[in-house]
Amino acid sequence: MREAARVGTEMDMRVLVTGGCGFIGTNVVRRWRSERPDWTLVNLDKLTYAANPENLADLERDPKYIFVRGDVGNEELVSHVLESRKIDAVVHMAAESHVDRSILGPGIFIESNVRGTQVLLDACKRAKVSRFVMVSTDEVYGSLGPTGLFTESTPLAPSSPYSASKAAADLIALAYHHTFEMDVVVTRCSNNYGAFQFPEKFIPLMITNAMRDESLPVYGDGGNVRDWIHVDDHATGILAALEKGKAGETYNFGGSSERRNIDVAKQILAQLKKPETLLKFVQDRAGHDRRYAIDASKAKRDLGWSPAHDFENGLAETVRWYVGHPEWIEKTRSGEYRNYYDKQYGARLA
Ligand code: NAD
Ligand code: TDX
Repeated sequence: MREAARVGTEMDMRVLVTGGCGFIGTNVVRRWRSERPDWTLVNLDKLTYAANPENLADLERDPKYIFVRGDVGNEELVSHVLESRKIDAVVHMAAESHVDRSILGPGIFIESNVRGTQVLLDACKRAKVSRFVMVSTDEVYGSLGPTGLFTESTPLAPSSPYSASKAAADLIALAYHHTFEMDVVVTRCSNNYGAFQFPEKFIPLMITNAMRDESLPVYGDGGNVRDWIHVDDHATGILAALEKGKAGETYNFGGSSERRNIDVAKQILAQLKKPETLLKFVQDRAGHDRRYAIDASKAKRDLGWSPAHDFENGLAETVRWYVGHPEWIEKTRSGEYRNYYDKQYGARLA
C-alpha cells in the first residue's frame, strides 16, 4: 500500500474515476478539473446506454484529463490503467444505476455493481492504491416510515435488485478494509438532481415529458418521499471524503430537502407553465421504498462539508438547463431509450 498520507496533501494527485461519463461522473469530473487543476483525472467508463462522453468533449485537449473506454470488471485492463497511469486514488462511481431497470433485468446489476467492484478492489489492492472511495447510496438502508433519518449506523436493508447490488459492493469494499487493511472510504448519498441526468430518472423524466406535452407517470399515490441533493453538493462531498475521510468510515450525504414526488412533479409543471392534467398516476413500482431521509451530521462535523444549494432554486436552474439543451435531450431519448420507455411505461400509460 502506498502511503495513505499522499491523499489530500499532494498537488499532483492522479485519480482514477470510474463511470465519469454518467450523470454524477460528468459533474464530478467537470467540477474537480476546475477545483483541483493540478490533479490528473483518468476516467474509466464502459459507455453503457447511460453514458454520454460528449458531456466532456471540451476536455479532450486537456492534458490532465484522460479517457479510457472499458469495463471495471476487466481485470487486465484495470490493472494496466492503475499501473501505467500511476494512480494514487480511485473514486468508484461506475454502476448500473436505475431501480426500474434492475426490476426488468437484475443480471447486469450483479455483474457490474458487485463483480465489477470486487475486480476493481482486487486490482487496487495489488497496485497498492492509496485510497479507494466507494460511491454507494442511501438506498442500501431500505425504506423509512413517516419519521426518522438514516444515519451511518442504520442497518442495511436494501429492497430492490439495484440497492441490494450496491449494498453488496459497499460491504465488499468495507471488507477489503477490515480484511486486507486497504484504505477504503464509503459514501452514501441521497437522490441527486441537476444537469446531465439521464431522463429515465424521475426529475429529468418529468421535465422532458412536460416539455413535449407528454403524460408525467407518477408511481402509486405520488406520496413517496425522496431527500433531494444537488449533484454539485454530492461532488463536493465525494471530494471531501477523498481528501479528509478516515479509512474504514462511511459518510452520509443529503440535501435535507425531503419532498413528495407529486409535489416535485407539480413544481416542474408550474415552472414550465404546463397544466396539471399532464399528471398521470400509474401502476406503482414493485417493492417501492416509501421514504428516504438522510442525517448528514457526521459529514458536516468530520469532513467540514455542507450542501450549498437550496432545492427550489436548484430545481428551477435544472429545468432551465434542460430547456436550454434540446439536442442533448433528443440524443438521450432516441435509440435504446425508446425500447426501454415502451417496456416500462407502455402498459402503464395505455
Ligand atoms: P449513471 O447511470 O448516470 O452513470 C453510470 C456510469 O457508469 C455510465 O457512464 C456508465 O457507462 C458507467 N458504467 C456502468 N457500468 C460500468 C462498468 N461495468 N464499467 C465501467 N463503467 C460502467 O449513474 P449516476 O446516477 O451518475 O450514478 C453514479 C454512481 O453514484 C453510481 O454508483 C450510483 O449507484 C451512485 N449514486 C447515485 C445517486 C443518484 O441519485 N443518481 C445517488 C447516490 C449514489
Ligand atoms: O417514472 C417514474 N415515476 C415515479 O413516480 C420514475 C422513474 C420514478 N418515480 C418515483 C420513484 C421514486 O419514488 O420517483 C422517485 C425517484 O425515482 P428515481 O429517479 O428512479 O430514483 P430512486 O429510485 O429514488 O433512486 C435514485 O436515488 C438513489 C437513483 O436512481 C439511484 O441511482 C440512487 O442510488
